[in-house]
Amino acid sequence: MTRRRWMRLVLATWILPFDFSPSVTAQTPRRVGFAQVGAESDWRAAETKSIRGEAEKRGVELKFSDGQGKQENQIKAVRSFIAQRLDAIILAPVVETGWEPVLKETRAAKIPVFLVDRGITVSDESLYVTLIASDFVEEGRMAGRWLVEKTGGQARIVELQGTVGSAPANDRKRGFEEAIREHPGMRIVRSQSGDFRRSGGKQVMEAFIQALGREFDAVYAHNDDMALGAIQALDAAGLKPGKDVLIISIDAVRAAFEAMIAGTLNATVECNPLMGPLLFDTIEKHARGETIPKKIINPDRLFEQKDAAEAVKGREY
Ligand code: GZL
Repeated sequence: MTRRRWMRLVLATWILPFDFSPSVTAQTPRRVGFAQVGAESDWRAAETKSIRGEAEKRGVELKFSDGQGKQENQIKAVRSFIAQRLDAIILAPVVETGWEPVLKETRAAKIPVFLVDRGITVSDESLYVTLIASDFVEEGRMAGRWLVEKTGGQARIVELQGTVGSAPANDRKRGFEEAIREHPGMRIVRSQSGDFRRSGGKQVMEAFIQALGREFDAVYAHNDDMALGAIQALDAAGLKPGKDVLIISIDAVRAAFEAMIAGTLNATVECNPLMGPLLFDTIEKHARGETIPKKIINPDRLFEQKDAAEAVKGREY
């Protein structure tokens, strides 16, 4: 075989098959860890599905860990990702505090960390690349403004809070209180955590009914799963959710649209869980050395009963 033919053969066999285009380079993270909060709500299931589905679509090997709602499990998972020398780490932090030590370990290991869905409080924001999330304070304001308008500024409100110490629970409470502050007739008469779970919403609502009888007018739930649990408790107590008692919640999962169509839920503020495509675009941009903003906000909107039947068509979750 002539030298020329031999070179052509090598080129065709060993070189041309490699794609050196900018999107697929040595830096493109191929092995990524995802420390998820748990599986506490329909919203969480939709977020997990979106991220796992996008990783599969992009040929990324995703190491998934379900934190079962416990920070210590998430920290263990991050340490395991470090030990496996993964290319990048995705973290949905169950609570806001307690992350500095393990994030100093990821920084020492030179593994970039991308926060999704919930923020953290750290003294040094360089410990993570970015946070992709909704603006929970604004979600709380939207819920509060809606309830002020629907009640003419007069309501005794019971509040179902999300997971204690989590950014969405802290911020949704803050935003709602900000929106009702100028209306003295809007009073939160009971407030307790149902941990973002349907069972939690039901149990806490049962306790509220036990304590208050009929002496309340509205329910503000930090997520749809707790609102749906509260609806079960109200029904069982012979009250008419959505009629005797107005209910506003957050997430806009499919079951919430079904409840609005049934007339038992009055409104819900969307909090988009479909983070997968934007998240992996961001991870790849970072790998190419592009500047990434510290926070990337997903836009939200409010849905009411009148919107539900049309809006639910074609929704992914
Ligand atoms: C919001 C997310 C919250 C949802 C709940 O980004 O962290 O946690 O609102 C979920 O449904 O459990």
